[in-house]
Amino acid sequence: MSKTVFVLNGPNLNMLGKREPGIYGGKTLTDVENDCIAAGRDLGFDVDFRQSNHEGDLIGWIHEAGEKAVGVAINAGAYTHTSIALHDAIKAISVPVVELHISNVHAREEFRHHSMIAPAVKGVICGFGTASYILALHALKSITA
Ligand code: CA2
Repeated sequence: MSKTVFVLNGPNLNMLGKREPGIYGGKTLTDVENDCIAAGRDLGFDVDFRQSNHEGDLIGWIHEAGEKAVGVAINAGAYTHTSIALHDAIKAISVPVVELHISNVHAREEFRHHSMIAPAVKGVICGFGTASYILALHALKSITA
């Protein structure tokens, strides 16, 4: 039986590879999706990769992951720093969630230093460019049966 992991992306990540390559690199979100699918195949995961600019979509997908997936990797974008609702959604499911960021948020503006979701997740990966996604999948592999 295949194991599904959800890789969820929050606001503005659809712009990846189109703006700000100095911070976020040159890959598009489709490139990252393809990298995640390939890495997932090696790790024994079916990767369900999604992006939304709407907080409610992300909340619904977290609930859905709680029913269908063995784990979640999430780059919540700027909602990371603001969303109690995402924190509560993550707390409401029992599958492990890994928070990830492309950039090193701690080396950037003060308002990016605090994560609302960090207390609710299993662990956090940030600062490795888009390789953070692949590292998050490896983290999920190491903590799922
Ligand atoms: O480093 C990350 O992955 C972030 O989650 C990215 C968010 C930012 O608000 C977080 O503080 C850190 C922003 C995503 C916006 O992505 C863009 C990509 C290309 C061009 C413009 C925005």
